[in-house]
Amino acid sequence: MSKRKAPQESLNEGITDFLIELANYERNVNRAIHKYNAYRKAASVIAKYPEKIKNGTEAKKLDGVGAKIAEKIDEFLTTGKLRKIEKIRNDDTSSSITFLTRVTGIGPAAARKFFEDGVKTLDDLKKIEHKLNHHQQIGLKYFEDFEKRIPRAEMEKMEALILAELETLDPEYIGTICGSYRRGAASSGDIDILLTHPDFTSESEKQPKLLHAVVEHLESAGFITETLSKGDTKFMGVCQLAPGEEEEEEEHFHRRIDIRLIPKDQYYCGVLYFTGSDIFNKNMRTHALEKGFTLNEYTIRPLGVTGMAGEPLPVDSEKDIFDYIQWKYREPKERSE
Ligand code: DCP
Ligand code: MG
Repeated sequence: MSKRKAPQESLNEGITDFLIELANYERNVNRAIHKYNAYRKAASVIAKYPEKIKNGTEAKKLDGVGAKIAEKIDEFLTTGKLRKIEKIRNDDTSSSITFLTRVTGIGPAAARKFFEDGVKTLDDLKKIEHKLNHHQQIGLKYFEDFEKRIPRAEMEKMEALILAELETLDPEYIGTICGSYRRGAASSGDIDILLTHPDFTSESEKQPKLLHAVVEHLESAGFITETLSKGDTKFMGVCQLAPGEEEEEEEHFHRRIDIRLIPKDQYYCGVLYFTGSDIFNKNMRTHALEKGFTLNEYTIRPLGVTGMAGEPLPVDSEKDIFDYIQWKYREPKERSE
Protein backbone atom coordinates (compact mmCIF):
# COMPACT_ATOMS: atom_id res chain seq x y z
CA MET A 1 0.00 0.00 0.00
CA SER A 2 1.44 3.31 -0.98
CA LYS A 3 1.77 6.12 1.53
CA ARG A 4 1.18 9.21 -0.55
CA LYS A 5 -1.85 9.52 -2.74
CA ALA A 6 -1.76 11.57 -5.92
CA PRO A 7 -3.37 14.97 -5.38
CA GLN A 8 -6.93 15.16 -6.68
CA GLU A 9 -7.02 17.67 -9.49
CA SER A 10 -10.36 19.38 -9.73
CA LEU A 11 -12.15 22.70 -9.74
CA ASN A 12 -12.42 22.32 -5.98
CA GLU A 13 -8.80 21.47 -5.24
CA GLY A 14 -8.61 23.72 -2.19
CA ILE A 15 -11.46 21.79 -0.59
CA THR A 16 -10.28 18.30 -1.56
CA ASP A 17 -6.74 19.11 -0.34
CA PHE A 18 -7.94 20.08 3.14
CA LEU A 19 -10.26 17.06 3.31
CA ILE A 20 -7.37 14.71 2.49
CA GLU A 21 -5.19 16.45 5.07
CA LEU A 22 -7.93 15.94 7.67
CA ALA A 23 -8.34 12.31 6.57
CA ASN A 24 -4.66 11.57 7.10
CA TYR A 25 -4.72 13.35 10.44
CA GLU A 26 -7.63 11.19 11.64
CA ARG A 27 -5.95 7.98 10.49
CA ASN A 28 -2.38 8.66 11.60
CA VAL A 29 -2.79 10.76 14.71
CA ASN A 30 -6.18 9.77 16.15
CA ARG A 31 -6.35 6.31 14.56
CA ALA A 32 -9.98 7.04 13.72
CA ILE A 33 -10.37 4.99 10.57
CA HIS A 34 -14.08 5.78 10.15
CA LYS A 35 -13.40 9.50 10.14
CA TYR A 36 -10.54 8.87 7.72
CA ASN A 37 -12.95 7.03 5.40
CA ALA A 38 -15.60 9.73 5.70
CA TYR A 39 -13.17 12.50 4.71
CA ARG A 40 -11.74 10.41 1.84
CA LYS A 41 -15.23 9.72 0.54
CA ALA A 42 -16.22 13.39 0.68
CA ALA A 43 -12.99 14.38 -1.07
CA SER A 44 -13.63 11.84 -3.78
CA VAL A 45 -17.20 12.94 -4.60
CA ILE A 46 -16.15 16.59 -4.53
CA ALA A 47 -13.21 15.87 -6.85
CA LYS A 48 -15.66 14.47 -9.39
CA TYR A 49 -18.14 17.35 -9.07
CA PRO A 50 -18.03 19.30 -12.35
CA GLU A 51 -18.67 22.77 -10.89
CA LYS A 52 -16.87 25.13 -8.58
CA ILE A 53 -18.59 24.77 -5.21
CA LYS A 54 -19.95 28.10 -3.93
CA ASN A 55 -20.94 27.15 -0.38
CA GLY A 56 -21.50 24.35 2.11
CA THR A 57 -25.18 23.99 1.29
CA GLU A 58 -24.35 23.16 -2.31
CA ALA A 59 -21.73 20.63 -1.18
CA LYS A 60 -24.09 19.03 1.32
CA LYS A 61 -26.32 17.83 -1.53
CA LEU A 62 -23.57 15.42 -2.55
CA ASP A 63 -23.64 11.89 -1.20
CA GLY A 64 -20.93 11.62 1.46
CA VAL A 65 -20.90 15.30 2.47
CA GLY A 66 -22.57 15.77 5.86
CA ALA A 67 -23.35 18.82 7.97
CA LYS A 68 -19.94 18.98 9.66
CA ILE A 69 -17.99 18.84 6.43
CA ALA A 70 -20.37 21.38 4.84
CA GLU A 71 -19.62 23.73 7.73
CA LYS A 72 -15.88 23.37 7.15
CA ILE A 73 -16.36 24.09 3.46
CA ASP A 74 -18.23 27.30 4.37
CA GLU A 75 -15.44 28.37 6.70
CA PHE A 76 -12.84 27.61 4.04
CA LEU A 77 -14.70 29.45 1.28
CA THR A 78 -15.41 32.55 3.37
CA THR A 79 -12.09 32.90 5.22
CA GLY A 80 -9.72 31.15 2.79
CA LYS A 81 -8.50 28.81 5.50
CA LEU A 82 -9.55 26.33 8.15
CA ARG A 83 -8.77 26.80 11.85
CA LYS A 84 -8.71 23.05 12.45
CA ILE A 85 -6.01 22.57 9.79
CA GLU A 86 -3.96 25.49 11.15
CA LYS A 87 -4.17 23.97 14.60
CA ILE A 88 -3.12 20.52 13.39
CA ARG A 89 -0.19 21.95 11.45
CA ASN A 90 0.99 23.98 14.44
CA ASP A 91 0.63 21.13 16.88
CA ASP A 92 3.93 19.38 17.54
CA THR A 93 2.35 15.99 18.28
CA SER A 94 0.21 15.92 15.13
CA SER A 95 2.84 17.23 12.76
CA SER A 96 5.54 14.89 14.10
CA ILE A 97 3.33 11.79 14.00
CA THR A 98 2.07 12.70 10.53
CA PHE A 99 5.64 13.09 9.37
CA LEU A 100 6.91 9.84 10.90
CA THR A 101 4.13 7.77 9.29
CA ARG A 102 5.47 8.81 5.90
CA VAL A 103 8.36 6.39 6.47
CA THR A 104 7.46 2.92 5.19
CA GLY A 105 7.44 0.49 8.09
CA ILE A 106 6.27 3.16 10.53
CA GLY A 107 2.53 3.00 11.15
CA PRO A 108 0.47 5.25 13.42
CA ALA A 109 1.23 3.20 16.57
CA ALA A 110 5.02 3.11 16.02
CA ALA A 111 4.98 6.81 15.12
CA ARG A 112 3.31 7.68 18.41
CA LYS A 113 5.81 5.59 20.32
CA PHE A 114 8.78 7.25 18.61
CA PHE A 115 7.26 10.65 19.30
CA GLU A 116 6.83 9.83 22.98
CA ASP A 117 10.53 8.86 23.06
CA GLY A 118 11.41 12.27 21.61
CA VAL A 119 12.03 11.00 18.08
CA LYS A 120 10.35 13.43 15.68
CA THR A 121 12.43 14.05 12.58
CA LEU A 122 14.44 12.19 9.95
CA ASP A 123 17.63 13.18 11.77
CA ASP A 124 16.24 11.83 15.05
CA LEU A 125 15.48 8.54 13.27
CA LYS A 126 19.01 8.39 11.85
CA LYS A 127 20.40 8.69 15.37
CA ILE A 128 18.43 5.67 16.59
CA GLU A 129 18.80 3.68 13.38
CA HIS A 130 19.98 0.61 15.33
CA LYS A 131 16.61 0.56 17.11
CA LEU A 132 14.61 0.45 13.88
CA ASN A 133 13.52 -2.85 12.38
CA HIS A 134 14.77 -3.83 8.93
CA HIS A 135 11.67 -2.52 7.15
CA GLN A 136 11.96 0.86 8.89
CA GLN A 137 15.70 1.06 8.17
CA ILE A 138 15.03 0.63 4.46
CA GLY A 139 12.18 3.15 4.73
CA LEU A 140 14.63 5.63 6.20
CA LYS A 141 17.38 4.85 3.69
CA TYR A 142 15.09 5.47 0.70
CA PHE A 143 12.83 8.06 2.29
CA GLU A 144 13.27 10.64 -0.50
CA ASP A 145 12.90 8.05 -3.28
CA PHE A 146 9.69 6.56 -1.84
CA GLU A 147 8.14 10.02 -1.56
CA LYS A 148 8.34 10.41 -5.32
CA ARG A 149 5.46 9.14 -7.42
CA ILE A 150 6.32 6.83 -10.32
CA PRO A 151 5.60 8.28 -13.78
CA ARG A 152 3.40 6.10 -15.95
CA ALA A 153 6.14 5.70 -18.59
CA GLU A 154 8.38 4.10 -15.96
CA MET A 155 5.52 1.90 -14.73
CA GLU A 156 5.11 0.68 -18.32
CA LYS A 157 8.80 -0.23 -18.54
CA MET A 158 8.64 -2.10 -15.25
CA GLU A 159 5.50 -3.93 -16.33
CA ALA A 160 7.19 -5.04 -19.56
CA LEU A 161 10.27 -6.22 -17.65
CA ILE A 162 8.29 -8.14 -15.02
CA LEU A 163 5.96 -9.84 -17.51
CA ALA A 164 8.91 -10.81 -19.72
CA GLU A 165 10.73 -12.35 -16.73
CA LEU A 166 7.60 -14.29 -15.76
CA GLU A 167 7.32 -15.62 -19.30
CA THR A 168 10.97 -16.76 -19.25
CA LEU A 169 10.58 -18.44 -15.88
CA ASP A 170 7.36 -20.30 -16.67
CA PRO A 171 4.89 -19.23 -19.36
CA GLU A 172 2.04 -20.56 -17.22
CA TYR A 173 2.37 -17.72 -14.73
CA ILE A 174 -0.29 -15.06 -14.94
CA GLY A 175 0.71 -11.64 -13.64
CA THR A 176 -1.16 -8.35 -13.42
CA ILE A 177 0.11 -4.96 -12.28
CA CYS A 178 -2.85 -3.66 -10.31
CA GLY A 179 -3.32 -0.50 -8.20
CA SER A 180 -3.61 2.96 -9.66
CA TYR A 181 -1.54 1.93 -12.69
CA ARG A 182 -4.24 -0.44 -13.86
CA ARG A 183 -6.80 2.34 -13.42
CA GLY A 184 -4.79 4.37 -15.93
CA ALA A 185 -3.24 6.82 -13.46
CA ALA A 186 -0.60 9.22 -14.77
CA SER A 187 1.58 8.32 -11.79
CA SER A 188 1.59 5.63 -9.11
CA GLY A 189 2.78 5.46 -5.54
CA ASP A 190 4.08 1.89 -5.76
CA ILE A 191 3.96 -1.32 -7.80
CA ASP A 192 1.28 -3.84 -6.83
CA ILE A 193 1.72 -7.17 -8.63
CA LEU A 194 -0.70 -10.07 -8.44
CA LEU A 195 0.54 -13.46 -9.48
CA THR A 196 -1.06 -16.82 -10.02
CA HIS A 197 -0.29 -20.16 -11.57
CA PRO A 198 -2.63 -23.02 -12.59
CA ASP A 199 -0.81 -25.36 -10.13
CA PHE A 200 -1.92 -23.26 -7.19
CA THR A 201 -5.57 -23.24 -6.08
CA SER A 202 -7.30 -22.87 -2.74
CA GLU A 203 -7.70 -26.68 -2.75
CA SER A 204 -4.03 -27.42 -3.47
CA GLU A 205 -1.03 -27.37 -1.14
CA LYS A 206 0.62 -24.03 -0.45
CA GLN A 207 3.19 -23.24 -3.10
CA PRO A 208 5.56 -20.61 -1.70
CA LYS A 209 8.14 -21.71 -4.30
CA LEU A 210 5.98 -20.15 -7.01
CA LEU A 211 6.42 -16.77 -5.33
CA HIS A 212 10.02 -17.19 -4.22
CA ALA A 213 11.19 -18.32 -7.67
CA VAL A 214 9.82 -15.09 -9.16
CA VAL A 215 11.44 -12.97 -6.46
CA GLU A 216 14.81 -14.72 -6.88
CA HIS A 217 14.57 -14.34 -10.63
CA LEU A 218 13.86 -10.60 -10.38
CA GLU A 219 16.73 -10.28 -7.88
CA SER A 220 19.23 -11.92 -10.19
CA ALA A 221 17.98 -9.70 -13.01
CA GLY A 222 19.09 -6.81 -10.76
CA PHE A 223 15.55 -5.44 -10.56
CA ILE A 224 14.60 -6.29 -6.98
CA THR A 225 17.19 -4.71 -4.70
CA GLU A 226 15.85 -5.15 -1.15
CA THR A 227 13.45 -7.36 0.80
CA LEU A 228 11.20 -5.81 3.43
CA SER A 229 9.31 -9.01 4.16
CA LYS A 230 8.87 -12.35 2.45
CA GLY A 231 6.14 -14.83 3.32
CA ASP A 232 4.52 -17.76 1.54
CA THR A 233 2.12 -15.59 -0.42
CA LYS A 234 3.33 -12.02 -0.06
CA PHE A 235 6.61 -10.32 -0.85
CA MET A 236 7.29 -6.69 0.03
CA GLY A 237 10.43 -5.10 -1.26
CA VAL A 238 12.27 -2.49 -3.27
CA CYS A 239 13.11 -2.44 -6.96
CA GLN A 240 14.95 -0.20 -9.36
CA LEU A 241 14.98 -0.03 -13.12
CA ALA A 242 18.46 0.01 -14.68
CA PRO A 243 19.37 3.29 -16.39
CA GLY A 244 18.22 3.42 -19.99
CA GLU A 245 20.42 3.38 -23.09
CA GLU A 246 19.93 6.96 -24.18
CA GLU A 247 22.16 9.58 -22.61
CA GLU A 248 19.33 11.92 -21.73
CA GLU A 249 17.56 9.04 -19.97
CA GLU A 250 16.59 10.23 -16.55
CA GLU A 251 17.67 8.60 -13.35
CA HIS A 252 15.47 5.89 -11.93
CA PHE A 253 14.68 5.97 -8.25
CA HIS A 254 14.17 3.09 -5.87
CA ARG A 255 10.52 2.05 -5.81
CA ARG A 256 8.28 0.09 -3.46
CA ILE A 257 7.07 -3.19 -4.89
CA ASP A 258 4.58 -5.73 -3.48
CA ILE A 259 4.06 -9.15 -5.07
CA ARG A 260 1.18 -11.37 -4.01
CA LEU A 261 0.70 -14.99 -4.98
CA ILE A 262 -2.99 -15.85 -5.18
CA PRO A 263 -4.73 -19.21 -5.76
CA LYS A 264 -6.04 -19.36 -9.33
CA ASP A 265 -9.70 -19.64 -8.26
CA GLN A 266 -9.36 -16.46 -6.16
CA TYR A 267 -7.28 -14.54 -8.66
CA TYR A 268 -9.97 -12.31 -10.14
CA CYS A 269 -11.42 -11.31 -6.78
CA GLY A 270 -7.83 -10.36 -5.89
CA VAL A 271 -7.28 -8.44 -9.13
CA LEU A 272 -10.56 -6.58 -8.58
CA TYR A 273 -9.68 -5.71 -4.99
CA PHE A 274 -6.09 -4.64 -5.65
CA THR A 275 -7.08 -2.57 -8.67
CA GLY A 276 -9.23 -0.44 -6.38
CA SER A 277 -9.68 2.32 -5.80
CA ASP A 278 -10.33 1.70 -2.11
CA ILE A 279 -13.45 3.88 -2.40
CA PHE A 280 -14.66 1.97 -5.44
CA ASN A 281 -14.12 -1.29 -3.52
CA LYS A 282 -16.24 -0.05 -0.63
CA ASN A 283 -19.04 1.01 -2.94
CA MET A 284 -18.93 -2.30 -4.77
CA ARG A 285 -19.02 -4.29 -1.52
CA THR A 286 -22.01 -2.25 -0.36
CA HIS A 287 -23.81 -2.93 -3.63
CA ALA A 288 -22.95 -6.64 -3.36
CA LEU A 289 -24.48 -6.76 0.12
CA GLU A 290 -27.65 -5.13 -1.15
CA LYS A 291 -27.87 -7.90 -3.74
CA GLY A 292 -27.26 -10.59 -1.13
CA PHE A 293 -23.55 -11.32 -1.64
CA THR A 294 -20.47 -10.84 0.46
CA LEU A 295 -17.39 -9.79 -1.48
CA ASN A 296 -13.81 -9.55 -0.27
CA GLU A 297 -10.30 -9.77 -1.75
CA TYR A 298 -10.57 -13.59 -1.94
CA THR A 299 -14.10 -14.62 -2.83
CA ILE A 300 -17.69 -13.71 -3.55
CA ARG A 301 -20.23 -15.75 -1.57
CA PRO A 302 -24.03 -15.67 -1.50
CA LEU A 303 -25.67 -14.72 1.78
CA GLY A 304 -28.37 -17.07 3.02
CA VAL A 305 -31.61 -15.90 4.65
CA THR A 306 -29.91 -16.12 8.07
CA GLY A 307 -27.11 -13.88 6.81
CA MET A 308 -24.64 -16.77 6.76
CA ALA A 309 -22.24 -16.77 3.83
CA GLY A 310 -22.41 -19.79 1.53
CA GLU A 311 -19.67 -21.43 -0.52
CA PRO A 312 -17.53 -19.25 -2.80
CA LEU A 313 -18.98 -18.84 -6.28
CA PRO A 314 -16.85 -19.78 -9.29
CA VAL A 315 -15.10 -16.76 -10.80
CA ASP A 316 -13.13 -16.73 -14.06
CA SER A 317 -12.93 -13.03 -14.73
CA GLU A 318 -13.63 -9.70 -13.08
CA LYS A 319 -16.77 -9.47 -15.21
CA ASP A 320 -18.17 -12.60 -13.51
CA ILE A 321 -18.16 -10.71 -10.21
CA PHE A 322 -20.02 -7.73 -11.67
CA ASP A 323 -22.53 -10.13 -13.23
CA TYR A 324 -23.29 -11.91 -9.95
CA ILE A 325 -24.22 -8.64 -8.30
CA GLN A 326 -26.03 -7.33 -11.39
CA TRP A 327 -23.78 -4.37 -11.82
CA LYS A 328 -22.76 -2.98 -15.18
CA TYR A 329 -19.12 -3.89 -15.87
CA ARG A 330 -16.74 -1.01 -15.29
CA GLU A 331 -13.34 -0.85 -16.95
CA PRO A 332 -10.45 -0.25 -14.51
CA LYS A 333 -10.24 3.36 -15.77
CA GLU A 334 -13.79 3.93 -14.51
CA ARG A 335 -13.12 2.68 -11.01
CA SER A 336 -12.03 5.78 -9.17
CA GLU A 337 -15.14 5.44 -7.02
N1 DCP B 1 -6.93 -1.28 -1.13
C1 DCP B 1 -8.18 -1.20 -0.51
N2 DCP B 1 -8.28 -0.78 0.79
C2 DCP B 1 -7.15 -0.44 1.48
C3 DCP B 1 -5.90 -0.51 0.86
C4 DCP B 1 -5.81 -0.94 -0.45
O1 DCP B 1 -9.20 -1.49 -1.13
N3 DCP B 1 -7.27 -0.02 2.73
C5 DCP B 1 -6.84 -1.71 -2.53
C6 DCP B 1 -7.34 -0.63 -3.44
C7 DCP B 1 -6.08 0.02 -3.92
C8 DCP B 1 -5.13 -1.15 -4.00
O2 DCP B 1 -5.50 -1.98 -2.89
O3 DCP B 1 -6.27 0.65 -5.17
C9 DCP B 1 -3.67 -0.80 -3.94
O4 DCP B 1 -3.37 0.01 -2.80
P1 DCP B 1 -2.48 1.32 -2.93
O5 DCP B 1 -2.41 1.94 -1.59
O6 DCP B 1 -1.19 0.98 -3.60
O7 DCP B 1 -3.38 2.29 -3.82
P2 DCP B 1 -3.29 2.71 -5.35
O8 DCP B 1 -2.42 1.79 -6.12
O9 DCP B 1 -4.70 2.86 -5.80
O10 DCP B 1 -2.66 4.16 -5.30
P3 DCP B 1 -1.11 4.62 -5.40
O11 DCP B 1 -0.89 5.17 -6.75
O12 DCP B 1 -0.96 5.68 -4.36
O13 DCP B 1 -0.25 3.41 -5.12
MG1 MG C 1 -0.45 1.37 -5.52
